[in-house]
Amino acid sequence: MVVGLATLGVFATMGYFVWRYRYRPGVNETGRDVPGSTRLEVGWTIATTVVFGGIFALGAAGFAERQHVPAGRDVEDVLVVGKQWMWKFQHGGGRREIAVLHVPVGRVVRLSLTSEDVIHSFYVPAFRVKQDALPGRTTTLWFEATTPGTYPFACAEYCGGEHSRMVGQIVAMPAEAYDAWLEHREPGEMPLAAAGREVFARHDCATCHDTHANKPAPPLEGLVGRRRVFEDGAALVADEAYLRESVLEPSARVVAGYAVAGRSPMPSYAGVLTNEELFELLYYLRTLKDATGVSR
Ligand code: HEC
Ligand SMILES: [Cu+2]
Repeated sequence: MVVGLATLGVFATMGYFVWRYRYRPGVNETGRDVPGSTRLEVGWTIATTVVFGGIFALGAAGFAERQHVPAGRDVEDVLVVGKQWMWKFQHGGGRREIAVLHVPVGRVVRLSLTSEDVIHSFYVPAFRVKQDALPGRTTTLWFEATTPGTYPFACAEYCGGEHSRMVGQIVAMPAEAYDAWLEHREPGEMPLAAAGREVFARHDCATCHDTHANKPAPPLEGLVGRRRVFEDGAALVADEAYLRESVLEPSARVVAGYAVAGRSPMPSYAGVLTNEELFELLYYLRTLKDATGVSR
């Protein structure tokens, strides 16, 4: 709107000048040199800087807010996988769906996105949110639906032949209705954390990782957000990307004190876990709390 008005102003002034100073025999035959006006130039520079700088500040604040899931709220987790050419969803409660995403009204919904092939982008115009889904990485997007209804979403990153058909709908429903819907699990669907725990068990992670015994590997509880120090002296605060790397490429960063012959004794699970198993496993690791109850 503001940009539209500014454009209109520029074009209206331009039109007026074209008309006002048009060629007229005897009156306007040659152009006249106009020297600059410092007052005018300083004036419009300051005015436009204030207006558009103000818009930038508002936008930046909104952008910053979008980067952090609000603290202290109940969060509904959904894993999202983009794939040529569909969106697949897996709810924290276990239900899966394709092209339709049910969400509760009045609760924070956090999407963890990844891609099975190329870069896609999950875009919900009505919610003013958009986030890329990248192969080999997890990105996050949150929103809170405020009014029940259906809202279209689309892929906003050209991803091949059927890109324009990679669309679907968000169905925002009252929280109680959503909870009831969530309970209608199909055979084989189980809550994400439980699915992740099964992956953890199936691949024998616990033979090395265990809280209670003197196992040869660090305990995994409350890992996210904790500072890790590595063999080479480097350090970082563990996040989802670090968890992913730890599982796929254990020797890339070896936790201080655990190296054996300069490498991690942990085998790499790259190519062993399917994309989906990895996603569930990372979700499970994120939910593991430590004694202080801190997670994520
Ligand atoms: C052979 C024993 C072994 C197995 C099996 C094993 N790990 Fe590990 N893991 C380790 C050791 C030792 C480390 C610490 C050295 C390092 O950073 O790689 C580690 C580190 C990690 C870390 C980083 C921990 C930290 O404190 O920063 C994560 C996450 C992890 N493993 C997850 C897993 C998962 C998930 C599995 C199963 C898919 C698994 N591990 C299987 C031995 C093992
Ligand atoms: Cu796409």
